[in-house]
Amino acid sequence: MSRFSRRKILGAGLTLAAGASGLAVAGRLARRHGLIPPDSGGLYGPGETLTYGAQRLLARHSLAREFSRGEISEAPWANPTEPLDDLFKRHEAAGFVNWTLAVDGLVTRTLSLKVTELKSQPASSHITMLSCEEGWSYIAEWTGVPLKHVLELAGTKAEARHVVYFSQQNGWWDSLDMDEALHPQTLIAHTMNGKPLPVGHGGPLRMRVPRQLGYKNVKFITRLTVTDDIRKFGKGLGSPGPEYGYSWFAGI
Ligand SMILES: Nc1nc2c(c(=O)[nH]1)N[C@H]1C(S)=C(S)[C@@H](COP(=O)(O)O)O[C@H]1N2
Ligand SMILES: [Mo]
Repeated sequence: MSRFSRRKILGAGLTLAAGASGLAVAGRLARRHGLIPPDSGGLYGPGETLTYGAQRLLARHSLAREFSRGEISEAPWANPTEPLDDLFKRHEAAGFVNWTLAVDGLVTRTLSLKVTELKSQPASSHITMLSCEEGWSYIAEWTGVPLKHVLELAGTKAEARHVVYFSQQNGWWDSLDMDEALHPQTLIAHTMNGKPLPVGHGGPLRMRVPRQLGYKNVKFITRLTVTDDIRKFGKGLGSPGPEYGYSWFAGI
């Protein structure tokens, strides 16, 4: 049986199990296939496992919808952030020439890449929608280095399970599983609508992960770390979101 049809059957099994004999069965099936999200505990845990497990079994390689140039939003909404600190303002005043993205953890080579170095790497673009969990959205053209390419430069080790990314802004970090990290539309974005990514939208560098909600698209990123144990970060839930009732897996 092909890998794909096997997955389809597993995915259908997972969905059926949820309906027929309850979430516990689905949970066991997901666990057997390593599809337990970090926020699988607590009241909404079984639902999180079901959503994540079914998505990964049925739609692992799906693409976020892409739009035409004419559909780009004229006035994209830059969602205000908490005030940026003095260090950020010094970087901004200097045109971000010394802003770096560190790559470490389970890699063969740790990296420290300047924005200009990232801009000289092969770029990829897509016109996609950024959707906030609060209900608004906009369409823009995003250009950046595929996260997959950065991970290849660093050489991820076989045990890698998640990529954790941190903002210069205190408290903002998140993580992706390897499926999302290696997905062709997942970018370290440095350019928006053909111009350097504005600070309002997370410049000089933000994670652009168009298959997931806005909050996974962390602004002002300075570090990526590759890990085999996501529970070591923060409160062990994969990101701060689940502490406030938001899903770690925010698939659209
Ligand atoms: N560092 C940082 N990243 C962030 C946020 C933030 O406040 N700080 N807000 C998130 C949320 S909730 C959304 S919806 C998007 C908004 O992106 P935009 O400003 O380009 O619309 O950024 C996400 N990334
Ligand atoms: Mo958001």
